[in-house]
Amino acid sequence: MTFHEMNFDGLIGPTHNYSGLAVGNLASAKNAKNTSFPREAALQGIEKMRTLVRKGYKQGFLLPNARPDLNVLRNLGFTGTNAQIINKAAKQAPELLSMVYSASSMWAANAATVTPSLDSKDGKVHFTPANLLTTAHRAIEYPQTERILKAVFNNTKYFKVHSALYGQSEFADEGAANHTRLGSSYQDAGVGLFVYGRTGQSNLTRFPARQTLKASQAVARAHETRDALFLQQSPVAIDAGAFHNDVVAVGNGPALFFHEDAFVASQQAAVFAELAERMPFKAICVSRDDVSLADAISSYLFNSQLLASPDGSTHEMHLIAPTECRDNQAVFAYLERLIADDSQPIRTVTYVDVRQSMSNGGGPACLRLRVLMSNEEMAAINPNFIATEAQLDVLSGWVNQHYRDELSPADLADPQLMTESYDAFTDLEEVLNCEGVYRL
Ligand code: SUG
Repeated sequence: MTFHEMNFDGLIGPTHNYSGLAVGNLASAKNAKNTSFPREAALQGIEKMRTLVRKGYKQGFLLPNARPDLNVLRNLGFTGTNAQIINKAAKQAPELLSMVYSASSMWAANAATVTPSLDSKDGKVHFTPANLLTTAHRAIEYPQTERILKAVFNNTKYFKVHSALYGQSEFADEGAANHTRLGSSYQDAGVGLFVYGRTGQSNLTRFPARQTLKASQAVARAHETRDALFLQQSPVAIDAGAFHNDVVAVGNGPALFFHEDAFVASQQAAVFAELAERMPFKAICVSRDDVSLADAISSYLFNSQLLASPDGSTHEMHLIAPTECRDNQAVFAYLERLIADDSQPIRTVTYVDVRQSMSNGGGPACLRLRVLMSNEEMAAINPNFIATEAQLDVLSGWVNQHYRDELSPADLADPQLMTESYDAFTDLEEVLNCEGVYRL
């Protein structure tokens, strides 16, 4: 059996907009109320997938949540026809309208935490949808996300999709953005490195710490993880805008690429010693002197995808970085030095334009959920969700047919947008043959 990593990117939905909903996410705050470009956003995401497919990587995609989620508005007391609900919410509580219109499910790194079968005691691939309960607009994602994951990983012989964790602040969970699977290679059992921002209710940060230790432990338990390590995110990083660990660290195989300020230093030494016992662990630490924490966060250097070679070898690795890293002098100079240094495995950097997503704080790595699978497991996925070039053409055709060029937060008040969006999702179900995923 041969194991490979497959990246599943979140398709960017038709209501992509900038509503400034994510406290502690600097890009979301900075771009609040700006006009967004939904068609361009979705096409940028599709182009990123195409770039990986053309390089020979295995690529899949996840569907967006259908928006607006009127069930949530009904639950919050709005009544009447769909159009009446939109009109009332626009007048009485526009912030709730933004909440149910957010296209935030695009950031697939927050869809779920994944444990490959190599690392689970029962030999299944485990998924736990993230409850995302720190932010109201994201806490409504998991019911649809669970259905979407079940549509893609629909063979229960190989895949186990759990329910999201119990929705209480002590169990706040943001998924794979705070989890990294490390191992000697893709063919050997590895370790799940779970990174959390707080223990229990305590909160030492100005910005919310979105992941709790208890949530990470619960996911590791549910996934029957053979080997898990837990490491605390530095409060300094959270307060500088690293609302998820994947804003300051990315790992793959035996390599962890991270900023000096990513983790609580006293814990880092002990966890790294454990990792070094298990694998030829390669810590690639970027110092503050090389790249300040502020530059790391504004450029999203660590939200690059760190990929093995297309054949699955982790001896030579490749970064898929946002173009913002090329535009930042200090970061670009650092990356040039990095790839010239052959004492470490990262050999090339490819820059991709995902600016529409970046302006809401979502880089290349936010947009994807990684799943390490055997050939047999890969063959068991619903093939409609495999991103062949032909399937990507189908997706871009659908985007071109249904998406608006521009959207401003004020446009959410017009019930016509809801009609267009629902038409698009109904059509998508048909195109991908997955009736029942959306319950419009
Ligand atoms: O949860 N932004 C997302 C970005 C998520 C990025 N994902 C990872 N780092 N893995 C968030 O903060 C902004 C929505 C708005 O303001 O309209 C937002 O939800």
